[in-house]
Amino acid sequence: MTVTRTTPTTNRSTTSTGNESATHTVAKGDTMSKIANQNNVSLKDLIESNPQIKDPSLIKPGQDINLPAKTQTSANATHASTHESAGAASVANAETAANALASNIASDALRRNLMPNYQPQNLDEVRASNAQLIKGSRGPAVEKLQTLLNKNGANLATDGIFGPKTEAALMGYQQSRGLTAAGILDSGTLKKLEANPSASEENSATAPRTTSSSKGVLPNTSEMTTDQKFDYYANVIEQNGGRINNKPDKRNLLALRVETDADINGGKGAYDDRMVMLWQDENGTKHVREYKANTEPSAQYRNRYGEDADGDGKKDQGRLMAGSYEYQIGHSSTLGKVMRPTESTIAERDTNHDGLFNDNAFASAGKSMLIHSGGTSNTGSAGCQTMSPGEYDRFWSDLNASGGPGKVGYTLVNLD
Ligand SMILES: [Ca+2]
Ligand SMILES: [Ca+2]
Repeated sequence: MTVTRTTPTTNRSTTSTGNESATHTVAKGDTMSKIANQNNVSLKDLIESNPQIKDPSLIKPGQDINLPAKTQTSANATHASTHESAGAASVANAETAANALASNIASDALRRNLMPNYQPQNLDEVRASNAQLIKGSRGPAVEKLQTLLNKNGANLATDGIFGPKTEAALMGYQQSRGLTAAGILDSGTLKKLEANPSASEENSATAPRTTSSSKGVLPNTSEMTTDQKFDYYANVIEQNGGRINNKPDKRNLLALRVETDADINGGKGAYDDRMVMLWQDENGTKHVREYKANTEPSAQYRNRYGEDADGDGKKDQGRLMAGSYEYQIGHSSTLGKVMRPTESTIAERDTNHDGLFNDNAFASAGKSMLIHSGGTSNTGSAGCQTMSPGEYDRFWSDLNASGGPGKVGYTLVNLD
């Protein structure tokens, strides 16, 4: 495989190649978590790189935020070292990088880390299998992709920016055509997209809802094989800063969050999110389980639990912010079987108490954001991730089916 680069990386300590500096100017609506997500760094690293910011919940438009180097995870020592040496190699030459790519080790994540700003400028490179378009890509090639997707039933702005909507449309297209729904434009998908776009427009009505409306809609995986589902979810995890643990029987958790008003259902919450468990067994067979879940607090606990994030003397309800975490099993005297984060987490806070978490306010939740059983028609969550008793029994049984799960990566994604 030949890999071309548009800009050589000269300094590994910066997050960008080319002319961009390693800072981010805050725009309206930005939050530290959003900036961390967009730049593929952990929130913790981002906060630590900005000691001048006394309160991460108070950032102002126009303010410059220092971006740390890309997050290196230690979830898998082999991956981490390969990743690191490959990263260093990329500084020197692209050929080594290409070899690293070909070695198929976490290839997508690796590719992004090796070439954070790699941008194929036209689809010929994709057609020739020399490059792929992934989320974060920009430019005319992306614009062409968006046009092709629109001809196949999507309704995207052709802005040349490969963001979540383009990714969702691409995944929906791939899913509807029986391709691996990885959300990455490779030569196989491109060939299909270009084959007969107008003839396939009639299929758009039956395409998954993710195709044209990605906002807050859980992906329909009912037509996927287990392998397709695994690859799809594994990709979502990696695209959102997590890392798949592929060691035999090691569980991986993912939650897809649909935004929910805390006042829904008379303040008792709704199981409208999805928890997913993925693992490969010792034979390499892939396993996927999906559970109806909840990832947000319900208003019944308003003013009773929470931290006062804005200092007005009232407790603010919190929900775990989107990101990657590590959990392990434990026991609670009141809740029974639970999973707890291994480190303190930060929660998004509802400081104006309207049931929505768009206040751009944060406060630590310590290790209180558990995974536990809720009730049948009451999610019983003051911020925890909960499932109905039946779903939770299934979850717990799957979690422990191969012995103690140990430390488990948990990636939470907002579907918006
Ligand atoms: Ca929800
Ligand atoms: Ca609010």
